[in-house]
Amino acid sequence: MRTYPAILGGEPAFAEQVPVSRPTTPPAEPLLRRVRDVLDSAMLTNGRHVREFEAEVAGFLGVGHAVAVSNCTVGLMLLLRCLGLRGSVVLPSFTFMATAHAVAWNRLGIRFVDVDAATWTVDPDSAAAGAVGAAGDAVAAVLAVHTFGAPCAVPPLSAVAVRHRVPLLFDAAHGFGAKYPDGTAVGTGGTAEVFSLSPTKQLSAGEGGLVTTNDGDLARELRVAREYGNPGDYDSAFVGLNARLPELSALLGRASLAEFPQWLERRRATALRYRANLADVPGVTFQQVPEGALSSAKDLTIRIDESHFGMSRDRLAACLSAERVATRCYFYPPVHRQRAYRQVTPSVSLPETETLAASVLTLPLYSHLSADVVDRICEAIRTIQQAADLIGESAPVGIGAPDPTNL
Ligand code: T4K
Repeated sequence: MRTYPAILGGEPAFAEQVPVSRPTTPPAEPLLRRVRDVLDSAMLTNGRHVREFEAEVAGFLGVGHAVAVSNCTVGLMLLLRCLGLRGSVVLPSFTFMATAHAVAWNRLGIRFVDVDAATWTVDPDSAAAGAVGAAGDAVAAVLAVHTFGAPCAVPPLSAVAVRHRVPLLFDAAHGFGAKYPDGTAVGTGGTAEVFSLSPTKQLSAGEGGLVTTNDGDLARELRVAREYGNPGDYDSAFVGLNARLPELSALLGRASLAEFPQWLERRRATALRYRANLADVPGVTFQQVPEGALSSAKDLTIRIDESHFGMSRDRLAACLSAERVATRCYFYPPVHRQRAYRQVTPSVSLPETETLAASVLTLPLYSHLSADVVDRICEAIRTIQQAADLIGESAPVGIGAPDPTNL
C-alpha cells in the first residue's frame, strides 16, 4: 500500500505514462491481407468496403441506414445541411466544441442549454425553456449529446421536439454500443444520430463518422451531400462537401466491428471496476446512467467535490500527472466559455454546466486497459485524497493549455 504521493516526492505509481486513451485494434494479419487486396483493386474510395461497412453497422445497430463519412464533425454539418434547417438549434454547452461548430458552420443560431446534475446530458427542462426563443428566432432542431456514452433521456427531449415540430438529433460521437432503456441501440433514436470513429472512440476507423437514420430519403440526401452535392450527373444539386470515408478506413472499421462486442464488454467491466474501487473515496462521484439504459463506457469521468475530496479537480489532475497517469478535463472550458463562442451567447446562464465543467476529470479507459493498472490508478487517487491536507497548496495547477507530456 503506497502512502506517499509522487507530488510530495514519493515514487510515481507508474514507471511510464498511462495514456488517457488508446485505440484497441483488430488482429493485424488478416487486416493486412485485405489492405493488399484494396491496393491491388485500385479502388481507394467509393468502393465496396464502405458499402459493406455501412450495411454491417446498420445490421449491428438495427437501424435502416448508416452513412459513412470522414468524421463526426462533418457528419453533423451535413446532417444539419440536409435537413434544410432555419433558425436556432438547442444544444448543450457541456460537450466537445465540434457539436457547436457543426451548427455554426451552417450559420444556424445557437441556444446553449444546461445539463442535468446527475446524468450530465441535456436537462429536458432546460431544453424546453431554451426552445422558446425570442420572437422571429424559430427553433430549428434539438441536438442532444450522449455524453461519455450515457444515452440521453429521449422521451422528454422528444416531447420538446414534437411540441416545436422540429427534428430531434443526437451527437452520438461517444455512443457506439450504448443501449436505450427499451433495449434498442443508440443510433436508432430521433431523426438521426451521428457517431465518431476517431482513434479515442470505442470503435475506430482511424478517423471517420457514421450518420444513422431510419429515413431513407435523408440517407440518400446524405450520400449525395458527402459527394460534393453531386447526385452523379455532375450537376450539383446543392453545396455539399467531400466527406467520404476512405476504403482503408472502412476496412479498419469492419475489422474492428467484428471484434467490437468483446471490446465493449471489457470496457464496461473496466468502468465498473473503477466505480467499485472508488465508491468509498470521499468527494468522488460518477455519471448516472438512466434506469435500464447501458452506457458505451466511452469515457470514465469522475466528479470531484472539493469540500469532501480535500482538493480541487485541477490539483488532483496535477497530482495524477506526477504519478504518470494522464487525464483530460473533458469538457473544460464548456463551449459557451470558449473564445469562438463567448460573443455568441454572452448572457446565457448555465449553472450546472459551469459547476460540472470545473469539477470533472476523465481517467484512462480503453478496451485493453488491464485490471491491474486500474487498481493502481485508483490506489493512487486514494493515496492522494488521504494526503490532501499535506499536499495543500504544493501541487501546481494549470489546465489552460494542454500539457504535451500528458498523453
Ligand atoms: N462530438 C463530441 C461529443 C465529441 O467528443 C467529438 C470528438 C466530436 C463530436 C467530433 O468527432 P470527430 O469529428 O473527431 O470524429 C479528442 C478527439 O480528437 C475528438 O475526436 C474527441 N471528440 C475529443 C473528446 O477528444 P483530444 O485532443 O483530447 O485527444 P488526443 O488526440 O489528445 O488523444 C487522447 C489520447 O488518445 C492520448 O492519450 C493519445 C491517444 N491517441 C490519440 C490518437 C489521435 C492514440 O493512442 N492514438 C491516436 O491516433 O481530442
